[in-house]
Amino acid sequence: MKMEQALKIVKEQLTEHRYQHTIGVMDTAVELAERFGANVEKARLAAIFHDYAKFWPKAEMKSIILDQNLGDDLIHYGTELWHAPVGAYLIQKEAFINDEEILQAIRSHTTGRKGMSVLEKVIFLADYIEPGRHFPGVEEVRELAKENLDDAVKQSIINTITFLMRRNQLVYPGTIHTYNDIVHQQG
Ligand code: DGI
Ligand code: FE
Ligand code: FE
Ligand code: FE
Repeated sequence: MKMEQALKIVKEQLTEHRYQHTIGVMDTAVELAERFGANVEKARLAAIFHDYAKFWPKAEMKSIILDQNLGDDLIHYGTELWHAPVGAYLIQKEAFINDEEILQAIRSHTTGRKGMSVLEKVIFLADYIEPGRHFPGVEEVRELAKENLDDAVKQSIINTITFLMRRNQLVYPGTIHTYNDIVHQQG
């Protein structure tokens, strides 16, 4: 699929603010893919589609997760987690994307997972550090992202888990597994 066509499809699903975020993720993902050796065209498409389902009705997302066995456990850890696997499912169903590496990067973009590919890490990180993001600690992650992909992904997870805990929110166990996997591999 061509970039222009992909952008047109997602624009219809998103608010203007979320569309601008998507453009930021796209530009950042391309840069990171070049830096860390992921497929640049796959990174661009995964970034464009990554938040495709962000504004889908929660009841519909919940039905899709249950009917398509996308992981019942997600249901108990907050609605914010749902748009990633649901988006990947919908994009494939609509035949926009059939590339499993791209779909996997979209599926894992919110929580990560054990054994992420370089492409998955690129999308996960681009989502966190794109220029429109202003989280506390994001500048530190941007600096790490200039040198080391795993260090940057790890710090973004530390920030997210800390953010959730400070707000008395549940932390999805899969997010902890992502963190543990990187620490384990770095030994
Ligand atoms: O969709 P975006 O806002 O661009 O970014 P995202 O897909 O990374 O989603 C971020 C949201 O997901 C943010 O509100 C925090 C939440 N989140 C991330 N990891 C976890 C989480 N929520 C829970 N409950 N548990 C997690 O592990
Ligand atoms: Fe998202
Ligand atoms: Fe994210
Ligand atoms: Fe996003």
